[in-house]
Amino acid sequence: MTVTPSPAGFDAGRHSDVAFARSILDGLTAPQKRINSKWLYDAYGSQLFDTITELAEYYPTRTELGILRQNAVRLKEFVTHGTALVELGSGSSTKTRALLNVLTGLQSYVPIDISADHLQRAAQHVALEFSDLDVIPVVADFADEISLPTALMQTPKILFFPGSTIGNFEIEGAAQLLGRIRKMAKVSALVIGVDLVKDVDTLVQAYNDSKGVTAAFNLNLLTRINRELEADFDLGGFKHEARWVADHSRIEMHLVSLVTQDVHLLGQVIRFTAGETIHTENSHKYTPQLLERTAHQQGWAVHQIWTDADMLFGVVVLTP
Ligand code: AVJ
Repeated sequence: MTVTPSPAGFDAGRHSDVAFARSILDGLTAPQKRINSKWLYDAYGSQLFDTITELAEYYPTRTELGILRQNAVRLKEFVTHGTALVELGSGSSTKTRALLNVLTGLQSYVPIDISADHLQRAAQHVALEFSDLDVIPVVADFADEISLPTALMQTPKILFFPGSTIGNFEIEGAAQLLGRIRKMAKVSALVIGVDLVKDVDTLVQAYNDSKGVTAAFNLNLLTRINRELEADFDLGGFKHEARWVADHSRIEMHLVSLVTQDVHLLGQVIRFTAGETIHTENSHKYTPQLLERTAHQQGWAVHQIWTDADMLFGVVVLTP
């Protein structure tokens, strides 16, 4: 087993407390209050997200896993000597195993995630299971920039971006991200998972589960802010809401203030009227056409598109 800790300087994307404070304060003083969805993933939030992925209503994870299990061998053509599998937003690395099981020639696995503790644990597990593999975890927010250890720059790479994480970005931001990955050296393929447009009930239920796990995941943002920024959010004063916004082809998560109330944080007073919301997440849903168009605009060729029988989810293989 080898887990190579990221060399100093390669946790540059790791957020500082100051960055968190600034981001929250900026968002909560805007006309439409907002919190960037990347802050959902503290230790407890990452755990809640893993629970979400197993919920009956949350179809994306199990659907994507099925698609990957069925098609992973088709990626063999991209594995040459020394190839690294680089994963953006690796979380618990569950889907990665579907690839690692069949892509036996891989030299290394580079999981990149914003949640440091969760990342370390997941990396250890993968390293134990796949003893021939060099596992090189990188703590980073790839929304800022994708900074790989220098040794990996000239290594042939398969980039893996599953989970419809790209759905968190506005369409324009997603395009920019695809453009930045396109400019990386030695990328043989980009494998990207996107949730597809479908009937509204299925979409809304996936973000409004009957057990209330998604609600807890959303509300945990306030717990985190209370803890890390010494704020006094009253958890009972807010409720979770998920809505389909057709104009933007996305599910939005909000926290709705149930009453008129003041919240204090970092010496500031944040006022809420009853019914006012904090916008906490966008989850964009794609058509295969929109993803294809965006990829082409950023200089990618669409090599393959994989989906499930019900067309719930898509995995797209792009080549430079
Ligand atoms: C991890 C961003 C893909 O948008 O479906 C799940 C996050 N939020 N339930 C998604 C999420 C609420 C998830 N992504």
